[in-house]
Amino acid sequence: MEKLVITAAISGAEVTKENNPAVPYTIAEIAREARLAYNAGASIIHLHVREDDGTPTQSLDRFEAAFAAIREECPELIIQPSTGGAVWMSNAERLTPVQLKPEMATLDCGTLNFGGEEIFTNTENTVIEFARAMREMGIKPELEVFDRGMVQLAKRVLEMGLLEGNPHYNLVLGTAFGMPAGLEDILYLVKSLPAGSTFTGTGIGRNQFNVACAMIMLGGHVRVGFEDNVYLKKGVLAGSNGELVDKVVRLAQELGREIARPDEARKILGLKPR
Ligand code: KMH
Ligand code: ZN
Repeated sequence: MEKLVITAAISGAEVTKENNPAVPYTIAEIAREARLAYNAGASIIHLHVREDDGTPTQSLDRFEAAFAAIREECPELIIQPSTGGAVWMSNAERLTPVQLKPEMATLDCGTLNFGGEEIFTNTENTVIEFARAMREMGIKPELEVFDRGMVQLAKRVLEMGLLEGNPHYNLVLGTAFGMPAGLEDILYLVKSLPAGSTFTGTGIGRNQFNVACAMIMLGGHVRVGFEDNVYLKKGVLAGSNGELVDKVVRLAQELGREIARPDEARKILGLKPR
């Protein structure tokens, strides 16, 4: 099996310091969380940025500052900015970080109910527009799939020739109204991916480490971090993103899977180094 690529989703847009005081808002806090995740074994930082008061933003200046601070701490890390942003943002705002030409960025492949009145909107046209923008910039999209139908929309983008190389998916499991995180759900979703794809699994909330174990065993990769879960185990808040990554490393060691470092992750995912 390939070595395990660990992504740390350190900041998110919805999680707050009320959920866990270690959630990073400032640039210094973001750089600290990236370093702790990297030291523990993460190769990729999935990045959202905030104003200092915690308000989510897609401001180019803020992304630029966060990229610079993370690179100063850990030059080797792969930085994967979000083009999902937060639910109220326009497409233009969401696409801002692609101007920094990162090696990777997320490409959300469908619309999802977030609960109450909140809808995370990604129409077919939006997905195609974002895929086109990333292709023009030479950015590898991570195809975010929250439900089975989103694999179909990703397939459409693939068939249009808008994705270079093998597609890479992030299977997000256990959101309130998306794909559940049972083993049968995971297998069904993994089996629906085109042959030769690479995939990461993200378990939301209490599903985080069950999904990590399934990914370790299936030859997938793992995403953890405060964006998706703030607990190390039931009732115990994680002190940092590094603690969440460290738990995945321990699980992988127990199950006999080696951990990739960033340059190995670049090869596994077919990234073009910048
Ligand atoms: N915050 C969500 C609205 C992504 O980063 O691409 C979208 C999200 C997905 O987190
Ligand atoms: Zn995100």
